[in-house]
Amino acid sequence: MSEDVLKRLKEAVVNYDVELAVEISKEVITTGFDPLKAIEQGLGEGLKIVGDKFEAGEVFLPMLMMAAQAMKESLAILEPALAKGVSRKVLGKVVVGTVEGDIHDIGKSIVAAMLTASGFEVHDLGADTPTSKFIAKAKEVDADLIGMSALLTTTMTKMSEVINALKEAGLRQKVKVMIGGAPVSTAWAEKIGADAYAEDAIAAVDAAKKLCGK
Ligand code: HCB
Repeated sequence: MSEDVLKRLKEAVVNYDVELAVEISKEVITTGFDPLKAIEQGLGEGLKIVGDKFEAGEVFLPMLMMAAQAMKESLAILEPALAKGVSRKVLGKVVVGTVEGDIHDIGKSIVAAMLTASGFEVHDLGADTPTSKFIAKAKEVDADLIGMSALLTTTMTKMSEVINALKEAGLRQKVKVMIGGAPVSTAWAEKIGADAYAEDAIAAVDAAKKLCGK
């Protein structure tokens, strides 16, 4: 197994072939190939291609959903391998979720898995998370950090709503905020007063470590 596996994973997603993507993912595990590379440079690249085709009107929603399904079923196989060999010392408590009105959860789940694998205690609220739920969970677990995800230009504004709610709850000094997702950027993070923007899961782990003082 070599870099060829990345090409095969990419093609399986581009061809909406859920079964094949799952089969190759199992191969990744048995051969000890880097699961993060398989996720980001194989499956993720395939999903990017389908997303671009969707934007250009070349494919329709059911196809996009099939491609996402191939990614999700493969992630279920690959994610546990990300968490291997982790030290049990908790680096910080992180609440993650995709903001309200937004059902995209693939990237958020990768970030959650990578944070867990790196030694953070992660509380994943899933997708379409109301602002009040972020605040309640942060209080409940005494969180150090909230990691929000948004994939739609119509939902990214929810991120500033969460930051304002943190301020109103008197938690903004204690709870740091990291954001990510296709439409957001460093400029958006600065505009809404988030502490960090992370473009991928590796950057998210780096940012989380810095923000939690590790
Ligand atoms: Co969706 N969709 N979609 N979609 N979708 C996007 C996001 C568009 C950009 C596609 C396009 O038009 N080019 C577009 C949004 C346009 C816009 O707002 N500007 C779009 C649209 C329009 C929609 C619908 C509205 C379509 C419709 O119904 N007509 C609908 C949304 C309904 C809703 O949410 N209310 C919809 C639905 C879907 C699905 C269900 C078919 C599927 C989602 C399945 C799921 O997540 N369970 C889907 C998908 C898969 C996509 C694309 C193709 C890929 C998203 C993805 O998973 N990427 C996406 C195209 C794109 O993003 N370019 C398209 C792979 C992951 C690994 O990348 O960026 O999410 P990521 O995460 C990275 C990174 O950003 C960072 O780390 C991750 C790992 O590296 N990160 C964080 C992410 N979150 C972080 C949080 C942190 O704190 C830190 C870092």
